[in-house]
Amino acid sequence: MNKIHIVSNRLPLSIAQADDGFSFTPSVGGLATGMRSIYKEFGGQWIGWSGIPSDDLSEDQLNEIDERLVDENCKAVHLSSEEINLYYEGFSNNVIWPLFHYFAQYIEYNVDYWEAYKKVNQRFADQVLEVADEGDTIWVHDYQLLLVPQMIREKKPGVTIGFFLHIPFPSLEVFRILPWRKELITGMLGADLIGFHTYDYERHFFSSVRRLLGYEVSFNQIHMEDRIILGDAFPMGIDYDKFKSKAEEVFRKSLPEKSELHKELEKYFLMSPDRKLILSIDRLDYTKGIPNRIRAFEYFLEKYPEYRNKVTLIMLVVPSRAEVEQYKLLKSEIDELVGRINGRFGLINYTPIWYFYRSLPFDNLIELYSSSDVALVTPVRDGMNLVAKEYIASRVNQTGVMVISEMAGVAKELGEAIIINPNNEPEIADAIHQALMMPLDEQRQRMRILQQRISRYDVFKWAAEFVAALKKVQAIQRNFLAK
Ligand code: GDG
Repeated sequence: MNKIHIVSNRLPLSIAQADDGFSFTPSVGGLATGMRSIYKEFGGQWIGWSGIPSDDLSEDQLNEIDERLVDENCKAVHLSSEEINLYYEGFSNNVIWPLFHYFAQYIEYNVDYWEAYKKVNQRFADQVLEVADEGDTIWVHDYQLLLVPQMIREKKPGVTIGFFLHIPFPSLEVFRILPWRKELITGMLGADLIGFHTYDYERHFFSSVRRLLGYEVSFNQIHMEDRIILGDAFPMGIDYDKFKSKAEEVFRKSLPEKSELHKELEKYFLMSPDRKLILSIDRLDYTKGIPNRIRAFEYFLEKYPEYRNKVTLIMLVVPSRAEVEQYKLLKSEIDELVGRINGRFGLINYTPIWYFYRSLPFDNLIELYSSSDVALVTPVRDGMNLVAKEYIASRVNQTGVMVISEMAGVAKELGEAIIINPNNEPEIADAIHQALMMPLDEQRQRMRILQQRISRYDVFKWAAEFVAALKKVQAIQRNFLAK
């Protein structure tokens, strides 16, 4: 049977150095879960970076990792600190990430980043070429590896290649800013199937292909001299049942069984039924619209003073890319805004914003989802946003209101949510008000539809549909070559 191999920047496990060797912990993120179902079924390998700089390890330790990974069906690409710095922090996170999220002013145009990106992408492609046989299928993930599809195709034209982009693809006028724009899309065009979260990203990609490379695009097919490439939208889902069943478990627990966090939440909000909780969860990132969310909350407390002392915004911000200057500045801005609002509206027994700068265990995450009356998700750009889907899956009693930015890919699937423009702070303030005023019947009516939709297209369905589309593209390719 032909195999399916997965390629992503990181392997689906975290490797930690302990006194007696290495410990391997499987990742629990959405991508790892969805892909595990695929590559286990089709007997392939997962190729990715181990997460530890290779210059921190001896030759023996590198070998030990490689040997242990064999049992996990994984193959590591070992990267030095310098490579991580230039390829990952540099080109991936300081060039492609800002560009694709419309933050062109943050791009660092650095030729060394670009050279390292090409070199490291080639290292990934070389590892794939070692494990893949002609006839196999390879599914490459995300913006760190845009050149890999073409690098594989050059050496092994008989494999089928899928590529999925987890972040937005920007409009042509933004994408063309980049000196290496043609090289990047040429790299992606090595794939047979290119997937995006939304139809809009797909359309932007097609415009770039047509205008920058001159290829003909009809419907969702790109016609090259010797091949046809398919583009399509596959909105990524979550492991819905995992969130739902954990939320049910949390819901059923008696008071003594609950975690400290959950007890505190219940105590505070049950003591006074008109107290309400608004939740936001994101990685620290300038794309997530955290400062505008805080300012909108301040405006809400100004405009609707009857909610002061009653409504709390609980904000979980997960540390991310902490060494990058832009992220440090963002962190200071958030700290200052939170301090200002808590100073302005806080009382002895009322803190308007509960701010956690850390990551929490999965159980606590679910407790937050299930205890919050409103989820406030306001990114200025976001490929999809899984937090919104996770909140919906965790609402056991079907109450709760979702306020979502129209700039998140997920908004396309959430017609029953309150949709806002993240740059319109008065509109967000009014949306918070509308959410808090919404009758329970209406909340349930909207939530039921959202739950049906999000549960149907979960991460397993998403992965299976992508693989089915890859099979379809193989047939299209065969027909094309037979003509
Ligand atoms: C990229 C794209 C796209 C967060 N805090 C904690 C925690 N999380 C988990 C959430 C969620 C995930 O992290 C965040 O996913 P998002 O989709 O919101 O955002 P990105 O990390 O930016 O992901 C995005 C995604 O790729 C998939 O294609 O949707 O647009 O930017 O799953 O639950 N998990 C735990 N503790 C935390 O404190 N355990």
